[in-house]
Amino acid sequence: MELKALLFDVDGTLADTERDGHRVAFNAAFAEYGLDWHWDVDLYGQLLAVTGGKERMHYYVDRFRNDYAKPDDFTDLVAELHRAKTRHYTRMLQEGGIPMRTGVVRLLNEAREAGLRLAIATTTTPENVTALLRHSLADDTNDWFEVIAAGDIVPAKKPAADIYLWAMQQMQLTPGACFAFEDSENGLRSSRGAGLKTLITINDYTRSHAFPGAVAVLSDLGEPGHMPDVLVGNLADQPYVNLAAIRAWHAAD
Ligand code: XBP
Ligand code: MG
Repeated sequence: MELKALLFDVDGTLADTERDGHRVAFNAAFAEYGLDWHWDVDLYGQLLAVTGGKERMHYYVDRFRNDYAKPDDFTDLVAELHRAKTRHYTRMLQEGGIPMRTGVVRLLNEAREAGLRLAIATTTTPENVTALLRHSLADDTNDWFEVIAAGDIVPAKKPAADIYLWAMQQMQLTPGACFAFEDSENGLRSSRGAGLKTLITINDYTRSHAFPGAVAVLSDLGEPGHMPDVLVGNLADQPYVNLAAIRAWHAAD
């Protein structure tokens, strides 16, 4: 089947947002509310097992803070903390930006020039995606991505397949016409669950994850003059991840 669309995860895939972005914003929200919660780099790696910021806070308290007496309105408090966290995160992006990962801008441009359709499928909050794209990619990125499937738009977050299925439904495309980009085990379970061929580019938080069924596992997308490290699979005879490689992976059985 002809390849028509590329579907991208955001956090960890388009940009390394978790360690120096989301984590820092969570801690700023906790401090703002006078809570003695602090998520260091290692702990945050464990908390990433749960996708979604609100879900992650619930998990943290249940798993690591038996000493914390939850108020009756704890769910509301978590929602409020999460709004504060989103405010801190989007402000951080506005002030400094977090760069796109190696090869991302080049590949997006190549896909646009070739007339491929582009979409986002992420568990993060929609404002976070818009802010990242605007400040780290280009002012007009709302025109780049035809669908931004994000956050609570589907109740079951990754590893459930729902967010990818929702994005494809909006585009009226079947999985056979699409190709996905992910960085994590939960992300891959989601995209594979939706029937999508998927390329993995790892990062520090995900290099030890298992990636069954990925077309390849790479250090990054690469650039002219910088070949990515290949951890699983091969580069389809290309020097870095370009549309020729993606078309080859997409066409393979
Ligand atoms: C990303 C997430 C998100 C972010 C935080 O996972 O799990 O929850 O960490 O964003 P993926 P929010 O890359 O698989 O989409 O606080 O807005 O949820
Ligand atoms: Mg991710």
